[in-house]
Amino acid sequence: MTESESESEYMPHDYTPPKVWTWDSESGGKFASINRPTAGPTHEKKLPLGKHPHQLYSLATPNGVKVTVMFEELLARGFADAEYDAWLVDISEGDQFGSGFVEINPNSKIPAMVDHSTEPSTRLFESGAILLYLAEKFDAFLPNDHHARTECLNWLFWQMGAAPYLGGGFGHFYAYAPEPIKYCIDRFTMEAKRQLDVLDRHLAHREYMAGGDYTIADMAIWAWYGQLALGRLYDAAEFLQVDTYENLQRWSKAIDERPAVLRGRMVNRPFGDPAMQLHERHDAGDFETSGPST
Ligand SMILES: N[C@@H](CCC(=O)N[C@@H](CS)C(=O)NCC(=O)O)C(=O)O
Repeated sequence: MTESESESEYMPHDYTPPKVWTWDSESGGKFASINRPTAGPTHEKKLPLGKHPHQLYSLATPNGVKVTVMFEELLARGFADAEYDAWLVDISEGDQFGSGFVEINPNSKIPAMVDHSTEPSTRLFESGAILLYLAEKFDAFLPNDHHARTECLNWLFWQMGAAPYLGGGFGHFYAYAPEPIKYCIDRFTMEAKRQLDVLDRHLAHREYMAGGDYTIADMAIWAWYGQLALGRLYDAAEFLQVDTYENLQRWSKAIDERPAVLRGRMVNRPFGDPAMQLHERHDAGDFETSGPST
């Protein structure tokens, strides 16, 4: 193969970036209609308010699931004050650009929430910050021991930095881009597999990410990499050969079996298997009228 042949396999040559980029709203791709290059609200819309101290505005994507799993785990552990209302934010309809949502998350992404048990109330955005806030508030799922706590935070922040390569990189170019571009898929598949190997090697010697205890680091990482390993993201299980990461498989399945994880996955889910959908959650009893029997 000549150099120019091998280059052309990777590089489509029909685009030269202009001097100044301009927004082409017709660029295609699954999320083209909701993405734009500016921040701020696009319309006036108040957020709904329920009866519990914690008001969550979210959707059951991996970033959203981290937080609903945490609430369900806190409730399962007996923290009655962790009760929450979970309201659905339909990001495909642009709900994240409503004025009320932007007031609590200027970055217009789910999950976001308000804790009304403080005076004044506390707004929260970024799933990692929400997990850490709740863990500190309830003194749960975050070890007190210096080394285990530090390791938990190492892995929580690893997840926050790593997942955009998996979702925004691999997932976007493998599953959502309007056409498959080999260079982009190769670039991000390599990174996704490297991350899976990081986790697999780490879990070879530990039950959970921070040692012997299940923590917020596991919740954060499981929502992305555990669900990927279980074949639930991007229809990419075979492509990535997720079955070959045996330690990751063991950990992913163990967490998947937790009843609170099943409930957390259902909350704010308007897509997929109807038996797994609980569009809004305002009470523990809501699961009884929806979802699979466990
Ligand atoms: N780093 C953020 C990422 C949140 C995020 O990317 N949320 C996506 C759904 S998973 C979203 O709301 N997208 C809407 C949009 O991009 O307009 C977090 O972890 O909370």
